[in-house]
Amino acid sequence: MKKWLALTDVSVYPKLVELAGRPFDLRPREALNEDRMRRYCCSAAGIDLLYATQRVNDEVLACLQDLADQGQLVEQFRLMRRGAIMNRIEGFPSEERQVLHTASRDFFTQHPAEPVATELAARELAKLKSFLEDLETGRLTNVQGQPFDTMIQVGIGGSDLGPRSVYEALRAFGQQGRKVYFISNVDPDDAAAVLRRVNLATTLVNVVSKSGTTLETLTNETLIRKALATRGLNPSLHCVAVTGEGSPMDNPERYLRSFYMFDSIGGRYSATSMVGAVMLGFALGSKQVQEFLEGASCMDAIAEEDELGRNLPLLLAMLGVWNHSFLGYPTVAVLPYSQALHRFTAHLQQCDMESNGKSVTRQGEPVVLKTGPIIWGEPGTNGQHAFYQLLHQGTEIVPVEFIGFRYSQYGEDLESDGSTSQQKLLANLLAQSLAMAMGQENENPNRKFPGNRPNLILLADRLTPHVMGALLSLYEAKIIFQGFCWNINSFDQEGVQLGKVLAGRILSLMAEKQKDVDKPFSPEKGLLEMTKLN
Ligand code: G6Q
Repeated sequence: MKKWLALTDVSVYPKLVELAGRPFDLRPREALNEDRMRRYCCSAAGIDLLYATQRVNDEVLACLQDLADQGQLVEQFRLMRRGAIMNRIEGFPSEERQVLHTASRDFFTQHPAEPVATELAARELAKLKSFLEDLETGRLTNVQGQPFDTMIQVGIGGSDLGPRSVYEALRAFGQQGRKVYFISNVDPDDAAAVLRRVNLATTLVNVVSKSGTTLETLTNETLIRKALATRGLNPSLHCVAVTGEGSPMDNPERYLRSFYMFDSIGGRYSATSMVGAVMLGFALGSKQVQEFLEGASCMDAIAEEDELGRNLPLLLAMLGVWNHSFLGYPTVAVLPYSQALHRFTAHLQQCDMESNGKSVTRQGEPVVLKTGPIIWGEPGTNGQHAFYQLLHQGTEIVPVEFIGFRYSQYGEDLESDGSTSQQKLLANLLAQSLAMAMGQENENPNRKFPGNRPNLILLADRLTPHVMGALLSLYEAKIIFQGFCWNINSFDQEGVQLGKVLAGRILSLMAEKQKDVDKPFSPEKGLLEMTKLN
């Protein structure tokens, strides 16, 4: 494959370094004028990005456009969507895979970008629709003929965070009487707490593992199967599987229904595949899942636009690169002013940090610049009463990405003191954005707000399935564009392997010691023994 240019190799790089020495000053009253507010706004798929409060001007934006062009970031995205092997490190053993999560929602045009993968995804979606219909019409019930009203999703990492955050985001659109729970941690208390709350007789257990080998998921599956059997229920009539073809879990006899996910879809990019869709379909119904996928697909198409001003994910990515690689800010806070998005930052944390927390290039050489930032955050306004002190007056400058909505999901809102709760929520978001950007002088140094703290606002009317799909795809593409820009492979996760291997060895050591009553396993001695083994 062609060697793509990294950030430092493009000719506009030194110019951007120079501009970063004198970034736009957000503090003067006239800085955030009407013209800037109007022009520094980009809209796509129902989402507006307001970025007047970033430390950029027209010159910086033009250079960021050059950076994207010279690095051929959009070209790489197009190739990715069309099935190029983007998950690889040249000259070294690596996953050597296509990256086709976008195919899992490319059903809305006559000409999908990669027809073969889309066809496979469509086949799974058709299986899901028939499963949901069987549940709906009563063709599929428990042995007593009762409808299934509960689903427990068992999975971890990408098989948990994305799906769970989307479920939480869209609970308002849930079907009456359907409940969903999640078990991810191998901590037995995670499973025990859920098992106490459900009636297993009317529960479906959706076991999700692409590899079919993940310790936490298999342990929890075994535990739940035992709980089902203890209650006289046949586990195979209650368990559903989502797994890779040919994985150890690919055994239809053990499951009521089985769905596939594909090698070309990384766990953290899999929320729109069956990894998320089976549970979302159960909770929300086929129509809402369709809208969610359509929103994601809509944003995928936008990510192929060449111009920053039309390509929302690219613009979000380039503003992030400006803050991280040029202004040198090490973290990004994603602060949704929406309780429904309370797990979304956790999903982005995985998607971004597992994708771009890399130290070698796609050619296996050490990177020259820092790669992915640390992603963190909590919903506002709760965060305001917690860590915003540091955001306003701390010595570490944290670029913020606010997410807000003009209207609430439920539409149940009462007025008090002259405003509704939704208005109070939005007013707080806008106030924080301005306070961070403009700051405030004060004779008392302890009450001074330094300002010039870059932030942006992603604003939509209402958090619907369509908007959620678009938001998910927006961030996926942002992360991918940044990975291209830093010339790293955003699609593997070698960094999680070592800990898994060592945990396996410690478990063997524990098992060995368990046989020896005189010398039981002690964590301290275990650590010491492990250092000798390693
Ligand atoms: C995501 C990672 C990782 C993965 C989990 C679960 O991109 O690959 O978080 O999703 O380790 O893996 P399984 O789905 O194979 O159980």
